[in-house]
Amino acid sequence: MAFNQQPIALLSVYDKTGLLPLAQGLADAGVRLLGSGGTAKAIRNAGMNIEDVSDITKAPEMLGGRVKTLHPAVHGGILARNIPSDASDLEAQKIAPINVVVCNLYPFNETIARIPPPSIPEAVEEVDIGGVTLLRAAAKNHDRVVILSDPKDYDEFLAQWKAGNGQVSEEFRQRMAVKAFSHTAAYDTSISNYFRRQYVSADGLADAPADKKADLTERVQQLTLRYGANPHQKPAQAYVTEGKLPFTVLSGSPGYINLLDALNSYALVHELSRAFTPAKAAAASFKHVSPAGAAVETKLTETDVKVFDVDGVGELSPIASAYARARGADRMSSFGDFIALSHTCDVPTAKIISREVSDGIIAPGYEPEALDILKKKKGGKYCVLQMDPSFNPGTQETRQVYGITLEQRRNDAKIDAETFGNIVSKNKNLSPEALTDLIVATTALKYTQSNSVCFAYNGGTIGLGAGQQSRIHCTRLAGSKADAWWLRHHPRVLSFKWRKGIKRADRSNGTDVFVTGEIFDSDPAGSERKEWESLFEQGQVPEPLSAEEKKQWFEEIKGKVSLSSDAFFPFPDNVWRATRSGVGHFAAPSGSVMDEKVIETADESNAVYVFTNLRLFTH
Ligand code: 93A
Repeated sequence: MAFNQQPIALLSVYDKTGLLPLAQGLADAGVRLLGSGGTAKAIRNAGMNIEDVSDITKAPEMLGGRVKTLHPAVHGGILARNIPSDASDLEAQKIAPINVVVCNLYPFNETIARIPPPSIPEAVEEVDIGGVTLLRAAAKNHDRVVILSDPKDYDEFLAQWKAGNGQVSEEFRQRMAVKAFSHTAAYDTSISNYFRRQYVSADGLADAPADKKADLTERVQQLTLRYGANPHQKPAQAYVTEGKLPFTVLSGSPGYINLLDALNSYALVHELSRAFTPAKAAAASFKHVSPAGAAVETKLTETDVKVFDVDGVGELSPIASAYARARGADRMSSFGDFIALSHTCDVPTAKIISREVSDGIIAPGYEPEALDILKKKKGGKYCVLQMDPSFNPGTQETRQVYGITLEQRRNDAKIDAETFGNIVSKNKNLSPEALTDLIVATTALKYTQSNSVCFAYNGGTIGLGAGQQSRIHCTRLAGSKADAWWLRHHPRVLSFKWRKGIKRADRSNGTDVFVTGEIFDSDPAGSERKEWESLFEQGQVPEPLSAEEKKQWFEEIKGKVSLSSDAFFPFPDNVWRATRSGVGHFAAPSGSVMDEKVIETADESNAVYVFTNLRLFTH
């Protein structure tokens, strides 16, 4: 029987660390040694007996070493199972079964990291074929064959082999097979990564000849980024391994955080838009990978136009109204935002954007004139990305943290009207407007760093508390932002007499410190107060809003605001706080031991409370 012969080990290693003691140990245990050219030579030079692989293949190494071990005599010997049909196949071909394979690969990574970098032909020669085949074949047949791909395992192998009289444990074979499969997987990842950067990178687009540009655009899979989250985090890139990158850079050069914002915000508006039938235009304004604002199309009142600072733009299209509202949600946070639109960017939207400080935009398309306007921003450096709306991101997503790969199903939970069917409060009256606001708030939370709580009104978010470890802090933060948002609508604020030539951002800031009362806590004779006062015309510095003025103003919005929370409310304090900011509709998952008490608290103000059954943590 073929399988009762003297055991054979095939050795073919680039890294020859530990090779000689291993060969010696195998020889001492009566194992017949076979080696590829350099490996056999190294062992022979040390005075040991070893046959060349070519002795059994009866074929010399050829093509300058490109074909060394690729032969049925080798792979038949590795892949044969211990079953009669395989044994008779081996006997018919006079092939001896191989029991141990020792292999590690050409140093592809080290070669491409060389400075100066190798030419492509030099890199090509480092692509190991035969070694990968040895590893994969032996790992596939680990039921019978031991595959050693790491010199660190040689000692343990020899100890087991000797103790087991030519056998190692099943556990060891399995463990070594996993290692070999991982080794080839990592190797192939490096190779595809390298050639992706050489052949299908967006980096070459600028210099590509006109006739090749369109072709390359269709194939682009990779984009080199200047750096990662911070300038010292280099190198950095974005890529896909299948299909082409679903976005095209029309202007500027996106950075790592730009792309985090762009892809998350586009996902948000894409989903938000489709949560409605018919679809609504949706827009988001992102900063630091959380929305500063998100909204769907809603006609702007004259007051809205003033508060969102979009006067003089003319008739607003649905998508322009959505962006105006998203940007107006929290103008301070939106300073330097990344914008996402669910629909084609038209001229009114581009005009709004052209006046604001912003870093970039992603949209499924651009009207030519709108694109011209955007391309002029930031001295031509404004980042404009066009997204393929038919892109399907797949169900699983992975990332690495501190060297560990984490994998999860993408958060593809659907949020639409059905999400809010389980009303548990006494008041069951959820108006279509409030339902829209709950959809907006909840979809925004899905793309907000947790913990998060979001207030929404009139089709847009008006206050987001993001990234707080305590839920009540999220609610307070969202509530204070929503309060500031509403106070910005106060007639006294809208009639501020700004000094001529004051910048939009300074007006936002000046308004913010007024409505939050911050400025009145400052030293009346200090530079902070003086600078603020200088924003206004002579003698027109506004007096603070009195407690009574504020109280009256909040009466107007009482019960009209909607709130969503990315996880259950552990205590009724969140409801008390939100109610003070006008919340009359709550949506949160259930699951707290205090659920009953939380609902009772909502009932006190006759609010609508919905259990969503959908936790939406984002990290
Ligand atoms: O060029 S190869 O892909 N062709 C082969 O048939 C082959 N077989 C083994 N490279 C091949 N190898 C690799 O050669 C092994 O992965 C190992 O890294 C190296 C060992 O070569 P040598 O024994 O000549 O030093």
